[in-house]
Amino acid sequence: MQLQDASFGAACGKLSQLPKPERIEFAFIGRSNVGKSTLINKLTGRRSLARVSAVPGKTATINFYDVGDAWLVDLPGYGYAKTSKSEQQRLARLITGYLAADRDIRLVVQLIDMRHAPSKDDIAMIERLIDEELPFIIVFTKADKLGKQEREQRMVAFAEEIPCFEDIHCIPFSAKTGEGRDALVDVLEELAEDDEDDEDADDEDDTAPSDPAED
Ligand SMILES: Nc1nc2c(ncn2[C@@H]2O[C@H](COP(=O)(O)OP(=O)(O)O)[C@@H](O)[C@H]2O)c(=O)[nH]1
Ligand SMILES: [Mg+2]
Repeated sequence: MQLQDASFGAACGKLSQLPKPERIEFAFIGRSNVGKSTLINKLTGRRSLARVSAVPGKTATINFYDVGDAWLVDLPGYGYAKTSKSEQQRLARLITGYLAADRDIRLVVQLIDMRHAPSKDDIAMIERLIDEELPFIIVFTKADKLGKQEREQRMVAFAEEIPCFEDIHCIPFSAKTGEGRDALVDVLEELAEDDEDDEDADDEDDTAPSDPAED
C-alpha cells in the first residue's frame, strides 16, 4: 500500500459505476462534516486529494482513491439536515448498497466527532456494521477541539452511548495536531500486509511442485 502516492480513482453516483472489486478497500464513513475528507488527506499527506468542504452535505458520490493495491473509499456523509429527503434517501441507499455489494472491504472506519454524542444515524450505522459482521473501528475526529477533561467525559459517555463499545477499537484523531494518524496507518498497513502475505502464499501454491507421485 502506498499512502503517499495516492491518486484519485473514481467518483460514483450510482452503484453501477463502482470500480471492479479487484482490490481490498478501506471505507470511511460518517456524518456530513465529521472530517472524512480531511482525514483521507492527512493519511495520504496530500492537502487536497479529497475535497474538504466548509459547507456540509456537498459530497454526493462515493469517491475512490488509489493507494496501490488498495482503495481508500470516501463515502458520502449522511444526516445533513439541509439536504432534501429524497437526496438523503438516495445517499443512504448508495452507502448501504456499497456495504452490501460483496466487495473486499477489509475495514470500515466509522468516524464520529469527538465533541458530540453520536447521532441516531451514527448508532444505526454501527448497529448495521455489527449485524453485517463488517470489520470496523471508530475514529473520533477533531480531538484537538477538546480539553483533557472534556475528552475524558466524552469517552465515559461514548461507552454508554455506543453499542458493544468495549469490543470496538477506537482511535482519537486530529488532522490539526496529527494525533492518531500513525495509529490508523498501522492498522491499515497491517491489514494490507495480511493481504500481500495471502497473495505470496497463493503464488507459492502455484509454483510448488504438485503431488510428487506425479513426477
Ligand atoms: N479542528 C479540526 N477541524 C477539522 C478536523 N477534521 C476536519 N475538520 C474540519 O471540519 C470541516 C469538515 O471537514 P471535511 O473533511 O470536509 O468533512 P466531511 O464532510 O466528513 O468530508 C472542515 O472545515 C475541516 O477543516 C480536525 O481534526 N480538527
Ligand atoms: Mg467530504
